Amino acid sequence: ESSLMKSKFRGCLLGSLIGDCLGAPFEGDVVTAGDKIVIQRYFDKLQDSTFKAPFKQYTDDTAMCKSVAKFLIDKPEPDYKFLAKLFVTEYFNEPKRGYGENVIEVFRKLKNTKFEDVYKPAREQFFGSGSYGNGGAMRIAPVSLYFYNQYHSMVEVAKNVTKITHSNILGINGALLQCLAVHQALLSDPENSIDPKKFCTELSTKLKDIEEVDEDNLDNINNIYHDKLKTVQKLLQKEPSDDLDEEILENLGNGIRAHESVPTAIYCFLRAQNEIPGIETENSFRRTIQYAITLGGDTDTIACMAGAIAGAYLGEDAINSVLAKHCEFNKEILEMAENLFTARESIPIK
Ligand code: R7I
Ligand code: MG
Ligand code: MG
Ligand code: MG
Repeated sequence: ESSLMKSKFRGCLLGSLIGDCLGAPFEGDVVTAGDKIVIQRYFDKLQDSTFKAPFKQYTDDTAMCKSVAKFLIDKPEPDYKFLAKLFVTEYFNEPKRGYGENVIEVFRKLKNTKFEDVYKPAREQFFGSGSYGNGGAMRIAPVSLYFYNQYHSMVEVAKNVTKITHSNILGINGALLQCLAVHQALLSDPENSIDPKKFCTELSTKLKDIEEVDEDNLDNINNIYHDKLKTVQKLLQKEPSDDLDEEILENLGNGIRAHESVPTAIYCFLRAQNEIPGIETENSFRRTIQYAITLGGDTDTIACMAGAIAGAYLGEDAINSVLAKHCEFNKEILEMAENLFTARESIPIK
């Protein structure tokens, strides 16, 4: 049992890395029917063991995920100042990792204020409304893993980890939804198939219980994720067609905003449990990230989040190792997963 869990830890972080690295070259693209063939060939080539190419580089998604994992591994009691420092150091060491345009202001302010209040710079973003970018969600997976049998700690830590850069309700709840999705996949037996309806309704019920709520509920903001999860279920029941792709983009989105990418990543994971026209592979992990990339838009992040969910469900063995070896940091991310698994043993009992 514990060897399956370890494999799931490794699969989750490796899945997240592969989605980021393989999705990054397509970030911001509008994908057309012809591109889908190009993406199919791209994956076929990367899985061919004779094909040599430079590493596909990771982006901010993985850079920040590394910091979250280190914070969990090194500090048995959560130390958010330590995490803020890791984010900032990582950014200033390698600023060209494709960070969000506004989050870098948070890093500058954290540094200039000597990390006095680690939540203040994030609260000041966008004239005080905070960021609803998907930067909180893209890096949350290590929290789902580390606290997998300590639900309340998982939720509390997920919120605080997110608030260092994202204080908008949509940014926080998006990170919570991704955290829950990874957690639920982790606790699902890969020998049993996923019931998409059950997967979504359970997510919605759990999110209701833990989410941040806006008193004014302007634009029905409190219902956005719950409505999207209903849409995910509805879209999964439809027959594939070109119109379906349009509908997915229109109703779920493929953007940099958390509410336009987290439900989309969940949809990609669930959709890839079955065959998808135009995606030729027997492997549902590959199908998940390949499909996420064919949706275009914020491809690195949607593939990263979908890859984390798929990897947490399937475990490492389901991931093609030839594909994985094309990603920068593939060895190190597995070491990180291993350390995260071991570090759990030192969690103080509450
Ligand atoms: O959320 P964040 O860390 O960005 C992550 C994304 C991922 O796709 C990465 O791969 C990387 O490419 O960036 O960074 P932020 O700068 O907080 O948010 C990203 C973008 O979302 C911002 O630059 C804005 O364009 C948009 N955004 C908002 N726009 C208007 N009002 C986020 N919040 C708001 C807002 O409140
Ligand atoms: Mg990125
Ligand atoms: Mg970018
Ligand atoms: Mg991105």
